[in-house]
Amino acid sequence: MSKLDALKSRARALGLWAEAAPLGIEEAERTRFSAWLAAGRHAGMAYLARTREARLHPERAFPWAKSVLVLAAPYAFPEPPSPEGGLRVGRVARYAWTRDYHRALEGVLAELEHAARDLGLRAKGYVDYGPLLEGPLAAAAGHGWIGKNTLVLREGFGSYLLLAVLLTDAEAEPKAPAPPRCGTCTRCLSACPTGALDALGLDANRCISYWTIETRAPIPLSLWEAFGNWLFGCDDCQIACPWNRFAEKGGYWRGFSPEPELAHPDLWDFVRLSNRAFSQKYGDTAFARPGRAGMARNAIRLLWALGHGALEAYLEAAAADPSPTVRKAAAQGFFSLGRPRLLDDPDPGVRTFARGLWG
Ligand code: B12
Ligand code: SF4
Ligand code: SF4
Repeated sequence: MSKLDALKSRARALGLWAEAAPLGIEEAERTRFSAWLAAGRHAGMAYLARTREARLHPERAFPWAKSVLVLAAPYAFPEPPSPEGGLRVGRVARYAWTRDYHRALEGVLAELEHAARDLGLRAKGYVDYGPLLEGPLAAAAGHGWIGKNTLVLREGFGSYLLLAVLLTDAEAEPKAPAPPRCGTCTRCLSACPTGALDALGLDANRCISYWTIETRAPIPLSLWEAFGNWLFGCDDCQIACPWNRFAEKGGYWRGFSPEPELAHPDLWDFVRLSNRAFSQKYGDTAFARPGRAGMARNAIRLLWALGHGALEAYLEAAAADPSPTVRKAAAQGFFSLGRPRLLDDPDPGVRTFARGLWG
């Protein structure tokens, strides 16, 4: 057994899918990524443009690395029941029903880095945050194909997979890529509530996942209605996919554990908890990315879209919030109810924003 095969077996013994390939990005993928950036589809994610060269040419950014072992962790959880009490409305993207996947997969990567060292190999693992195009690397390693929803789909399972990569200096055999199996289907494109998907891929400027997770900027009012009942992230382009119809039968990786409090959080937490208390409760969850303020902003838009009776009380709490992000969202909420508020906020940023809403 080769050293790379030994690492692969180790990862598989931990319950993950693991496939390896020589390190590199196909020419077609490079062209696609460059066109995507040039079209401004990365929205406010400037780090994607900053790390463009490394993403296009990982073999240059990591000259010591010859291969990549890509791990895929299934997360097709059944939905946990909603806990009693609190203000629990809206939907949370499935990947966030478990504690932060980065930490769980980083544990595996640390174990594999250690095992690689024992085998006399150099290895370095990344989950998500590395300057790497994980999707195209996973497809090249043979995990599956990239669907029109831009996600990696595995035949017989679907797209509810989280990826991690381990760069190594072991040689790997090139793989024949899995054939694309979308065919003439376009269900994900039609299912996207904001029209964020087309032939060039995804436009983050219109994507619910981008606005509710990746930025703390105010969500444009023009998108409020289309975001529907999503509180955090969005799975509409996965739920619509026929390959995901039986995903729950495929189960989920044993390193994950879905929790009712994450699938159905109490929205009051985001305006009532201090930042410290929020960190204690949600610090190791996906909600930590937008933070308490980003989650309160998301909750205001959601309550507005649902026409929920708690909106007024929530807006009053938000208007008194120490965070300018939350007060800006409150100003938008009051504006959408036709009520000028926060026009004299002590923070000039909030004041200017609130006045700008009224022209
Ligand atoms: C930035 C980012 C986002 C952005 C932009 C997403 C995007 N599609 O570009 C936002 C915030 C919107 C986002 C959302 C989500 N994300 Co995200 N995201 C990333 C991140 C950090 C970088 C992706 C990137 O470079 N995007 C730029 C585009 C151009 O690159 P790309 O998608 O890799 O695109 C290539 C392919 O699409 C390819 N391509 C090849 N063949 C084909 C064929 C067709 C038809 C098309 C359209 C494209 C295509 O060409 C492109 C250039 O190489 C990766 C982690 C990583 N380091 O790779 C996770 C990652 C892609 N995200 C992930 C997840 C789970 C999500 C969400 C499902 C979370 C949620 N529920 O809200 C959504 C899904 C939205 C969607 N449909 O993509 C997983 C995907 C796992 C999988 N099965 O593929 C990743 C790999 C994280 C991880 N470690 O597991 N994400
Ligand atoms: S995550 Fe939601 S908003 Fe983003 S592309 Fe998919 S369906 Fe559209
Ligand atoms: S919904 Fe259809 S087009 Fe979209 S990823 Fe799934 S199979 Fe492909």
